[in-house]
Amino acid sequence: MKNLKLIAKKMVSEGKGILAADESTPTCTKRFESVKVESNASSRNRYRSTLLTTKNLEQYISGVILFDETFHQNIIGLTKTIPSYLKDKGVLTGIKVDTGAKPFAQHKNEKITEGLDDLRERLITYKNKGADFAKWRAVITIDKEIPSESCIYANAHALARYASLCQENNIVPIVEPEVLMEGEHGIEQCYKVTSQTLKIVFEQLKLLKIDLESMILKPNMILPGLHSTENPSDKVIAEMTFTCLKDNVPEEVPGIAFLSGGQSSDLAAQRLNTLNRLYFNKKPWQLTFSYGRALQQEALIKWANQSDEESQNELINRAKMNHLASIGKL
Ligand code: 5MM
Repeated sequence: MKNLKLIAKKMVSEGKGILAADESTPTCTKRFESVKVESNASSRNRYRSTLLTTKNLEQYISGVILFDETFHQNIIGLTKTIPSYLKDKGVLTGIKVDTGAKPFAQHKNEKITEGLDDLRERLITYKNKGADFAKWRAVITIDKEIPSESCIYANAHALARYASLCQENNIVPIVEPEVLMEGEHGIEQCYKVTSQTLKIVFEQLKLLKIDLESMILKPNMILPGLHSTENPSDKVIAEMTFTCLKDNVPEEVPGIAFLSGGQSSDLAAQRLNTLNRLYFNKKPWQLTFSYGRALQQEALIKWANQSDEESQNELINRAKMNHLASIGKL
């Protein structure tokens, strides 16, 4: 496990975060539709090649999470695969290995993430082809009567089984239990559900003897629902997020890399900054970013409407802002 601990530490090394570019084909197609670009294997390859060839990206980005299609593609114009291109840049390669959140049987409006079947074999192949870490995302929805305890347990158990298979195959697992922002709930409800979820996730991780020093947690921040009327300050968000994590995340975990979850790029960076400004010297783990939308949104628009260069400028600008936020100096 020595190597895994080192990789986990490198993923969250001071001042760096992770770029989530692992949108599945349907999600990527949705993003492309929003900027009126046709989504096919070649356009997705062009877009991701633009992102990944951004000059100096490695100064702020420790690793990139890829979707299976991208993992096997080359950078446009080069003969090397994307994982080997990243390796040459000193950037770690991650791979999304869940196969998506599906309806949870007999639980209306709840989801269970699937992908455990043949996961061992897939991990062996990914490892042989250059994967350093993996990611699995569970989604928990807040509504009138949900989440149910059964949905949280089932997802937490799947996360633990995934993490165990990753560590068996020398891959660092990113454990992502996302309490969704969709809904009218207030910040207190998000706090309550996230606390309960993290508690059960770590119970299950311990039950399956996961080495906590060889994993990264990717949670949501504590926020009101997208359709809530509440408007808490960044300070309140940071305080509630930190308290929730402090109470539920063991100190052995080297790093917590937040998802952005639908916050604007500016807010996601500002809130990470507030967290680090308030707690930089008090926290046992690194607090950094593993954003998808909050790193890519503006870069995607420029890629679709202007040029590769403009797109790369946007990406490096966002990466730098979040680098500063991860050390509380934005
Ligand atoms: C980049 O999107 C990832 C894959 O999502 P789908 O399975 O829905 O295609 C997603 O898991 C992402 O890594 C996290 O949700 C964090 O992304 P955001 O955009 O919330 O920072």
